[in-house]
Amino acid sequence: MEQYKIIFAGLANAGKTSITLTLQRQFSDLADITPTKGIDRTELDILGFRVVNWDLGGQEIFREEYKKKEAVIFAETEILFYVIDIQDTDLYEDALKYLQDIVEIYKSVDPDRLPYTTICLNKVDPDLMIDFSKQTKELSSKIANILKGLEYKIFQTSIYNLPSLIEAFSWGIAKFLPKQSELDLMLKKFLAEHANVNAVNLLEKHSMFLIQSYRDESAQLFFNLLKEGIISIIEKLGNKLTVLTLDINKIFKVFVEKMTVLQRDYYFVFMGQDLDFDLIQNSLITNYYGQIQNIVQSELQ
Ligand SMILES: Nc1nc2c(ncn2[C@@H]2O[C@H](COP(=O)(O)OP(=O)(O)OP(=O)(O)O)[C@@H](O)[C@H]2O)c(=O)[nH]1
Ligand SMILES: [Mg+2]
Repeated sequence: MEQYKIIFAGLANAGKTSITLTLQRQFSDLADITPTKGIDRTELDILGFRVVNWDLGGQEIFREEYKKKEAVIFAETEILFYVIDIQDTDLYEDALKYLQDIVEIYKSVDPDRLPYTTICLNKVDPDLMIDFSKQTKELSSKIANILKGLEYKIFQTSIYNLPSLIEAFSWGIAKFLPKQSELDLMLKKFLAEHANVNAVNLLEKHSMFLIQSYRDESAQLFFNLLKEGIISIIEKLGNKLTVLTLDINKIFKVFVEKMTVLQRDYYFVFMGQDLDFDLIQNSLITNYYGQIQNIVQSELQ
């Protein structure tokens, strides 16, 4: 079985361990979280892939240690998640410097195989009435300089906004799912064929991974408001859920349908105006189900 390595790095207290616990829904462990001493490795199963998550404790004494073993620690990284505490403005320079150090390491270890990099500007909490756009802009331009030549994307995240973490994580891991773009295209085709559908998402069980497509920006904004609730309903209902229909208001509706491939559960989530559930279900069965099963299945072989 193929194995992929993900590195979570960033200064101490940025939120790396909290993010990995939240992504794995280990909410109860969040309460007594302590600074990570050295490296904490966990194995995840994502779409049948074995992913090894390396959570690099960010205290300075450990960062010095990593430099001594940099070839072992950083070699063959598929994805780098670099976490920055956006609330801690005093530490921006240090955070950027550490990112720069890590990029240098990657360039010296294996310049032909630089990792995909997901930057999490973390602690953008939904209940904070602070607008972080100025800080995001400032950090983004500095990060762009540091990450020249690497493929990367910057996300605003918070452990109190699960969809924000799922989105950042999905972007990263999509890079080692070769068929992801085929699924992406398929969802776009679905939108093109169904004028009253405004948003379609494909979620993996535990929602570690999702593919998403939206008709326009307003559909995406509106859907994002609902996403947390929808994910939580899907997870709470678990195996009992096969089909779910929700009326958000008189106009918008949400439709969830479960699909099982190789004993794994996936959920389609549709949002739109005056959705015709039967029509969507028929269209899925006749035109999409088989194709998507083939794609997901071949991904695992
Ligand atoms: N407000 C807020 N606090 C967060 C968030 N993420 C993490 N924290 C808090 O930040 C503190 C540090 O979190 P950790 O996950 O231990 O940080 P870390 O990056 O793993 O730190 P080291 O292990 O020392 O490198 C904890 O008190 C968390 O509760 C977030 O999104 N918002
Ligand atoms: Mg930690």
